[in-house]
Amino acid sequence: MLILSFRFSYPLTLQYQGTWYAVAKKDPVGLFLLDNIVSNFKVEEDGTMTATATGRVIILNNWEMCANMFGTFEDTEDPAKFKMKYWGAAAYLQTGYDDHWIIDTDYDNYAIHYSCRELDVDGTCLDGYSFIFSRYPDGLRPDDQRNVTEKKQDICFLGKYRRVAHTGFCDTA
Ligand code: FEN
Repeated sequence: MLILSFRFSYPLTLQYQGTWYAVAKKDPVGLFLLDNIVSNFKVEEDGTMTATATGRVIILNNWEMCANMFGTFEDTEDPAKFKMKYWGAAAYLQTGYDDHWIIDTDYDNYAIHYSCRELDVDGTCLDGYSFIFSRYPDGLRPDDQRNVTEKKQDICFLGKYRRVAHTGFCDTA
């Protein structure tokens, strides 16, 4: 059984703005971002939320690149659940339209993101991806770590995460 709890209050998106470093991720089936994943959220003048994400990818012939991705968000009736349209700066990058749920965040330190693309009959997620974001590139504070582990269990992804390395590969001066 999948029970998700949210503790959101207005204005969610304003406080959520700015830089988030992916410290761990659970990959979906298929192409994705490898590591050095940093995202930046912004509330536009018309009130809509947009975001960018960069991350290392390896394209044909083992060519290492930084993928620059863009996303726009549509509200749903749940303030923590969005639909995200995304695309890449380069034509070879995938585009998509995914759920973008924020399972939990304290805005200042950590955020747990979740997107399920395919549900199993028992309500668990067959294919999806998830990011653990931190405001700090070095990782989560011990206090947040405990909470994050609990939430990973709630979304049935416990044990499926990998650390996201930050080596400076996608940093631009
Ligand atoms: C998210 C939050 C901030 C905004 C955005 C986010 C999601 C990004 C996604 C990226 C997918 C990238 C892919 C890359 C790709 C949630 C961080 C936008 C969902 C799918 C390759 C790899 C190899 C190749 C071609 C393309 O297409 N990678 O040969």
